[in-house]
Amino acid sequence: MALLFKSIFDKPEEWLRFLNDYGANVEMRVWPETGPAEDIEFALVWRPEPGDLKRYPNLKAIFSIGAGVDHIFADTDLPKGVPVCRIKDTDLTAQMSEYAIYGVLHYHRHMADYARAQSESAWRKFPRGDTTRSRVGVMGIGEIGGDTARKLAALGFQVSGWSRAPKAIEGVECLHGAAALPRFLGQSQYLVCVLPLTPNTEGILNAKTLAQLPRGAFVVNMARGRHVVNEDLIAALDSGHLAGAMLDVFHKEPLPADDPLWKHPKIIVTPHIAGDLNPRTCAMQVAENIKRLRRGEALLNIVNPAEGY
Ligand code: OXD
Repeated sequence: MALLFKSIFDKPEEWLRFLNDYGANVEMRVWPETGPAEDIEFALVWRPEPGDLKRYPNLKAIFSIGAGVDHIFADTDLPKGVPVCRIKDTDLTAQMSEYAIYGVLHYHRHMADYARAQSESAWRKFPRGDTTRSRVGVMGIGEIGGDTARKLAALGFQVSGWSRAPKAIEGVECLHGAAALPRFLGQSQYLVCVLPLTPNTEGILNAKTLAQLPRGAFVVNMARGRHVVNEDLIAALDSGHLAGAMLDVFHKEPLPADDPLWKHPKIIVTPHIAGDLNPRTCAMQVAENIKRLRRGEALLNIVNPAEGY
């Protein structure tokens, strides 16, 4: 029995080495050279081909090569009853928090303004923002967003978190549900999006919600491109309602060279690097799940298909 591997971004040989170091004892088949479909027992995938996973009659689990699972649920023809597991990794979480903190501090400390001033050899000072009176709103306060919120609070920012269901994080004002969204947005001078992408969150940052942010707010999106309606974001930046946006994720990746986001003066584009999954740390939980399946035990980090995270 074998593990199917499919990702154009990750190195199968590296994953195989770490999986077997952690005792998974698997043979790997790299898509599309999968051999007989009956051999495939596990799938370790990033953006599987739609309709492909249902071809394997003995598939017991699908493992996401990522914290997000939207790339798996985009396949509307997944095999029924096969659990989908995500990655929860402290290294990945720390990287994502670092990105958000960098984005907030970049804007909070006027770094783009200073770069512009330097290009004009101008000794120009910008009014210092008062950290303890500045509020960051973190949309999505699960594993990653919760860590981001805690770390921003530790830096002295006022921090609010917003999620679908109620949550509690010490030092963070936790709001939840659609009714609380306008209040959450209305007080978020810096907005960090780390929501999972589901039918409920797709396009959540649109003309209406962006207009609810305070004038001069900044947006950091390190979740998925499809959370944002790009035309609405550009309009909010062009009108001066928003002051800047740092985007790591896009509707189409790589971001096409002619996309207006690249050249917009108030947008920072990074190529989906907020969190770079490390097989050395992540293979351990995949190996653990493979061993659990063999022992007939419950799996770790299973995603609720109804919620999509
Ligand atoms: C992930 C990602 O889902 O890197 O882990 O986007």
